[in-house]
Amino acid sequence: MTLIDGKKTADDIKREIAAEVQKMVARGLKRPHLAAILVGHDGGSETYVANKVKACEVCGFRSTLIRHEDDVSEQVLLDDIARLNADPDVDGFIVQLPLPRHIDEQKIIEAIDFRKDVDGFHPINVGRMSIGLPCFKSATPAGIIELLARYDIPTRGKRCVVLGRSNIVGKPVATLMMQKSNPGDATVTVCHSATEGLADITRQADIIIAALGRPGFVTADMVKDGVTIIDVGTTRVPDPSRKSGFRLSGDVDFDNVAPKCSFITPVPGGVGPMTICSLMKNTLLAATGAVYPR
Ligand code: L34
Repeated sequence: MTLIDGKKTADDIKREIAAEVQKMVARGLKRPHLAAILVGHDGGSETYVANKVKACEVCGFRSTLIRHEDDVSEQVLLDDIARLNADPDVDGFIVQLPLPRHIDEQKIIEAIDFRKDVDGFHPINVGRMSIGLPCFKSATPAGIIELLARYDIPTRGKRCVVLGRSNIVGKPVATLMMQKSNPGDATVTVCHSATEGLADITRQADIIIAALGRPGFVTADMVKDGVTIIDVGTTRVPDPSRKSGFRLSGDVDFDNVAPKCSFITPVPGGVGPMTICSLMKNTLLAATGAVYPR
């Protein structure tokens, strides 16, 4: 069993990006600039956005964090977005999800100029990705593909089962895994809450990508020997023995499943850090005009 070290891989990639930025600055170009809008005080969102700001520092990017309270109006967010769309100094920006219920998430996503949508959530980027055109690929799926590539995990012709059909992970990662590319070229099955005979399907999988947000959902009896598992779940589970009062739990019953695996990602330290480093990569691409020339 090989443990896939997402933290180390992400650190390697951030170093590569920092070297790139150093060259840009030496040539007199400006530093890439990422902005983020964070609404409210959700513990997970706070941590993830703080990690994104930290990653910007490591990569030599400029970062701007715009914060609002939970009761912020949709219009105020739309005004922020219009300002960031128009600001030539900002190369890319994100609105951290989830948003409070009174705000229409889709409307917010579609207000972002797709050329600055470094999350890859805008329908133009989603659509372009699905037909294999240059675009900003959404960060978690791109990070998963990067891990499979850097660990030389064979995907061509393999059976890949994706658990979950969210717009930000399940659907796009299924799209990338079936694309004619390496990694890719897999035979992909997407399972969700209405799937019948789920365990019979997962038992046939060479690769399982679990993105349900249901702690410990994938158990040892659901997987075959030699499977590769990518665990996208990061659910905060109450744990009085920890100082924080919680621990992070993946979608996989790691202790019992790991012995059967060829490769498996841990939680934390697996996909999470890769999500952030894909965002850094997209921001660099935005700054250099490599995807959408300016
Ligand atoms: N707009 N919203 C927008 N873009 C995104 O790409 C995200 N996502 C998801 C939630 N909402 C978003 C993230 O940033 C999930 N996500 C994310 C980012 C980072 C980490 C996990 C999820 C991460 O750093 N995880 C660490 C542990 C962090 C901790 O201690 O809680 C890990 O090692 O898994």
